[in-house]
Amino acid sequence: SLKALIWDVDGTLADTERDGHRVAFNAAFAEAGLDWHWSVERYAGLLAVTGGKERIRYFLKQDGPTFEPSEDMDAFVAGLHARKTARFAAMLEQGHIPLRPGVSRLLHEARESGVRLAIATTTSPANVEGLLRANLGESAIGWFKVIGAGDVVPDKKPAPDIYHHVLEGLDLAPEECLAIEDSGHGLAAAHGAGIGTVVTVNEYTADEDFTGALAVLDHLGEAGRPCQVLRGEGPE
Ligand code: XBP
Ligand code: MG
Repeated sequence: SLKALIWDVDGTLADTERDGHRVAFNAAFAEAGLDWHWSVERYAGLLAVTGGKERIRYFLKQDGPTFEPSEDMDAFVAGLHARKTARFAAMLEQGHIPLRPGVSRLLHEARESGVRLAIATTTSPANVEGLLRANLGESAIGWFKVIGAGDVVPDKKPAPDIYHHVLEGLDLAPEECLAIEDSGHGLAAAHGAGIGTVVTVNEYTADEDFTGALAVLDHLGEAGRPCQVLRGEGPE
């Protein structure tokens, strides 16, 4: 029977990308005196790479300006990303990033029925705590037995590493868990770890390949706002 729900963060707990992370990246670029600007459309392509530091490098390699930082590239990217994370934290604190429909409802139902909670995300740990604190209060961080986030594993999604890390922390088998994700990368990671996965989509991920998902929904639904099954593939 279901022992734990494992939650993705970006795009799943909240729509954090278009008006959150993307805006924070652009603010950090401007603050650093760089004339880089990631439009909503440009960012859609950059989401092909998970991890903010990896995404900056991908942008530079792809068609970014031929850029030779004064310091070594790792230090430059890490510094820029830290400034972006600080900007994103401020946006969270200001309450600009609400939870998606049905998330709070399902978290409370899981707690009431003794289903354990965990997080498996590519984003930085500080962002997870900030999002939970802003929307559910400080104590919500303690609802999650494991928060697997960011650089805690060598390979980010679509690699299954973060889900293996969380299963170890939960001391549960994949069959005892259910993952909730929003993207093809996230599904691949959870599926790769043998965990049944429900996908809820958003504007950036609606057209991605969700083969193997237990179901694809528009959101998790709440009173007065039923969810729609978009693609109901059965379990493989
Ligand atoms: C989504 C990501 C993250 C965020 C940005 O993570 O790939 O990199 O876009 O956050 P998930 P950082 O869907 O697995 O939650 O800049 O902190 O990486
Ligand atoms: Mg996601």
